[in-house]
Amino acid sequence: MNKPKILVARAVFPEVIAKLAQHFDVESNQTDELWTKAQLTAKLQGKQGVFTTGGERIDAELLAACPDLKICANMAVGYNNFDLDAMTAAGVLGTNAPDVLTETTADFGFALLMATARRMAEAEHFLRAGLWTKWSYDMFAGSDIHGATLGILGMGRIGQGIARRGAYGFGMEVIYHNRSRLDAATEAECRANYVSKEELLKTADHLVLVLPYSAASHHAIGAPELALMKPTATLVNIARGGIVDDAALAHALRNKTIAAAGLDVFEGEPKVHPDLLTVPNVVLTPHIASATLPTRLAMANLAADNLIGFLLNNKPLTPLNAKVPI
Ligand code: 8YV
Repeated sequence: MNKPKILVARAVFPEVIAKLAQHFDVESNQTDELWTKAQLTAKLQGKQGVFTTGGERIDAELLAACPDLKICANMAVGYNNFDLDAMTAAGVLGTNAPDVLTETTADFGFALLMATARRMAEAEHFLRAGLWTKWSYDMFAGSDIHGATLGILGMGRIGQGIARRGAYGFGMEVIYHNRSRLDAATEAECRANYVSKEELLKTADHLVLVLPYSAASHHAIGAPELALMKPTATLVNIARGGIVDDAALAHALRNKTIAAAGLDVFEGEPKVHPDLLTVPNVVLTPHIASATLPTRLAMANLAADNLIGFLLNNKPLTPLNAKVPI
């Protein structure tokens, strides 16, 4: 019997390609070219499955042009690159890669928070530039993490991981806002108190964004929200670009509306708003919150196992639109 045909849209671990090749006729992209939508559509002809990484947009136009496609397996927990309604309408399953990246991503969120509050990037640039000639009492004085109020917007698995780190590791008071309030047991386990978004903005010393991107969360943090925050506050975004209005944030950082920001994600990435590149009080990282090799391998394996599970046994592991038939 002919093996089903799949496309792996970006370079991934060779062992994952090898595993896929045991079950599928695989076209891979190990040179990691960035395909246009037209190129992706052309490559998908005759393919039943595609392994995506979060950067490939799967929408109604592409689906209409790829009638053989049955499953798109994302190597990412976020799936805003999928038009899930269009996929469901076209009978195409989407899967994501949750859980396996939760703790790694929470670690990074906390690291970025600490680097931001303690001005590590700014201080390192200063040192590398040869500007360190003497000690002074307020040189790169930042704000404390321990004992401060940690605000979390978006309290899913990663948000809860950050809450636990703050509460148990650093004695922080944790407040959160989410579309729906957590059950009492989870709140108690995270030592987190539910507040309104307005109270979160006004009260947090450090605010971490961990909510999914959608039309509803577009510019959830813009000029009006930044204006509500404390002038001493730090803001960390490890969720998605587009949740923060980057132009408004750069303006707020320059005017010290808030003290500092740490950003791992950007509107229109890998481009970064030019104003963010010139303000000193921001730590910028290139979307690496899940980037440890064991975690990236686990994410790739989960995407691969979704393709294998669905196309071979009609049993995807982490389906997003469960009612899609094979
Ligand atoms: C990915 C992410 O590295 O999982 C997510 O949603 O943002 C990152 O872990 C990125 O999306 C590329 O797959």
